[in-house]
Amino acid sequence: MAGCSGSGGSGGSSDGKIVMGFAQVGAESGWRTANTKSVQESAKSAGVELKFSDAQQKQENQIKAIRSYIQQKVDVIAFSPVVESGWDTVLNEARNAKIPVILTDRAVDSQDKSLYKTFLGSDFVEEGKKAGQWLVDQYKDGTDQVNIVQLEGTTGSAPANDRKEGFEQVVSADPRFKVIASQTGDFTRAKGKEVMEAFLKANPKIDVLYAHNDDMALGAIEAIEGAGKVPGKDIKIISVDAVHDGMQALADGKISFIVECSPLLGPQLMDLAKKVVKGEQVPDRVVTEETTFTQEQAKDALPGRKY
Ligand code: GZL
Repeated sequence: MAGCSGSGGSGGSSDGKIVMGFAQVGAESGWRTANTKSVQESAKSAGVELKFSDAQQKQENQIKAIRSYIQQKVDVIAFSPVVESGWDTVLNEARNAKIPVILTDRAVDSQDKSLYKTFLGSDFVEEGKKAGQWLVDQYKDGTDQVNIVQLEGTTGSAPANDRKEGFEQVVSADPRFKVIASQTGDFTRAKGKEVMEAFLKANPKIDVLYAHNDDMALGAIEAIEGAGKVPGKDIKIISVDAVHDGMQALADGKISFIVECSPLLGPQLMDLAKKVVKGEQVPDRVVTEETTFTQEQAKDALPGRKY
């Protein structure tokens, strides 16, 4: 939409459509694939012209993509920051170009909140707390020490930082719970398997795995089975996301509990973008609705899941 109020992006498409530049993290997980699909399909149905880039989980690629969208004078920029820090310079460039920015999925640690119009995504600290609370409830009648290993998400990312914070906030209240090892698996199956193999070699007694996403949990399951142990029985597994393969492993009893993190942010993102381009007020923060799943709940939910 050329020259519309509320944005400097005079390079809108010739047919009056809003032009959105979207800088995606990458394609590292089932969650990310579902998120990309949601954004692309929602843009189509909302009549938004979408310019899309995949940064292969590299911040410099996301920054390059944002700069290119500024050059193209898009009407609005949206992105999921792969890590929390290092965004102020490029966000200032977008503001100087009068192009509004929407954060989706992950947050930035910029002190200057005027660098973006709104942040749409989950509360990752809450997700970590839900994971921790389930574990506390599971062991409420126990007295023995509970050895926990943690597969963290991408180092420096908001979900990794916050899921760790929320989980450890809850379990640290009870001295029986010990996080005996914690390392990044970068949200991928391959790395999750590799790190879990190392955890198993170094720690003879592991009671629980807390994985920051299903993909790492699924990789860890391969490592646990490779070590001759039974996932979900010898080692309880708590995961986050609730993508199809994670929910199937939960229904099969290999994962014990999953905290949902919805990737279906596309429709809300397009609504917010239209308002922002028109210069309308939007909330500073839009938290996505999500739930948790036990094994029984996964069996009931699987047939109707969209991803
Ligand atoms: C969370 C999202 C995370 C998912 C992972 O909103 O940023 O990144 O939990 C994905 O599966 O890789």
